[in-house]
Amino acid sequence: PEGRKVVAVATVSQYACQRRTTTTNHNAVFTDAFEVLAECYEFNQMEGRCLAFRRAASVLKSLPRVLSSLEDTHHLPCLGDHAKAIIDELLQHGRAFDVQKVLSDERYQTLKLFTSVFGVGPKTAEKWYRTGLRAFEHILADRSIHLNHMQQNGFLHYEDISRAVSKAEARALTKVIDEVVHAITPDAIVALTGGFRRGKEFGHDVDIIFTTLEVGKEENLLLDVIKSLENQGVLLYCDYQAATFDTAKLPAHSFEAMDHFAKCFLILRLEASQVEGGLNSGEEDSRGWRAVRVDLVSPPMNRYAFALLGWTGSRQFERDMRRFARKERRMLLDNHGLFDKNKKEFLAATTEKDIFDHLGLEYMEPWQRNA
Ligand code: DCP
Ligand code: MG
Repeated sequence: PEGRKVVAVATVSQYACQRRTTTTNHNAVFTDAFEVLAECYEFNQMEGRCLAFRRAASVLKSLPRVLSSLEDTHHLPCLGDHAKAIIDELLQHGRAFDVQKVLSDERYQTLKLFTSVFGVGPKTAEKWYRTGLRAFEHILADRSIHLNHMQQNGFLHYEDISRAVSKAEARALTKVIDEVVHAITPDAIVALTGGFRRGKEFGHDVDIIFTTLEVGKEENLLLDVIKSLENQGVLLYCDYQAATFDTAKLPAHSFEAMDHFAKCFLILRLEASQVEGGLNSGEEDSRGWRAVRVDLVSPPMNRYAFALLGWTGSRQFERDMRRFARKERRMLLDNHGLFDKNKKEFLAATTEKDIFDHLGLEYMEPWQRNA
């Protein structure tokens, strides 16, 4: 208005919640390499470096085109010297020494294999590795190893649940859950969340959120749903976690902390006949069914928007939205709510858009949150 010229500079935010990131990744060559390094640092409990490479990967995922030279990275945030050196190597030689070293490292390979089992985290994998175990046969043959119920089922259904879940399979399972939920509570809300809500074609599990309009009834609803699935004969495994919800509590500072809603981690049996186009089976599978990992979460209605936002992900998107809230707005966000430290009060939300509005962020559709 005062006649000043505004020069448009295409800036990329350091926060994933200010970058629109679809499922199309033009820079997979680089982000795959970064994710290998991030995982390696995670196995070595170097959280800082791990997060640095996850952030760097996330920035590159948001770009509209492939990086073609190191100059292309100059205006980008979150890329340290190590990340830039890797990009340079990949541009010049098509591979990076540090990444090749990790990929051929026995410890990395073994921890990667062991943590691919449902119920086995980095700590357990590390413990097994240290006792000299290198393959599943070693673990299953070792009498001194006690597998918990989750791990037993992880091995039992390993082939099925390590195979990707297709969108058609996720839809079929959502239909199953939707019918079960509505048979119990006609006024319930059911939504497919996680990666499939973000538009992904494949996922490692199916994440479904539901609630009932009556606050306080949601936990019993989840228990009734589990019972019904069991009666239908589709419940192969169930780890139920009761709500530990305290409305007076402030949102958690740490993202990694699990939320307090009633939830369950399941393995369900999915019939081929229920899936449009059939199951995502490798070879012709004569069984006509497969096992699928399904997570169900049932928050109270007045927390639904926060839970939906939190369970839609991506993890990096959620991390950065929380970091943005804390650093830029003096607010605390988690799966349960949003606390304004300036006003010292909780801010209510009935939709995800309300939460973006409270934070002064432009709304991002789920399919733009693939950070
Ligand atoms: N989430 C959470 N608390 C948990 C588990 C998950 O807040 N205890 C959130 C973070 C994730 C989202 O839910 O972004 C879904 O978790 P997944 O691990 O299933 O991740 P995605 O669905 O994004 O990926 P995938 O396709 O591998 O399933
Ligand atoms: Mg998922």
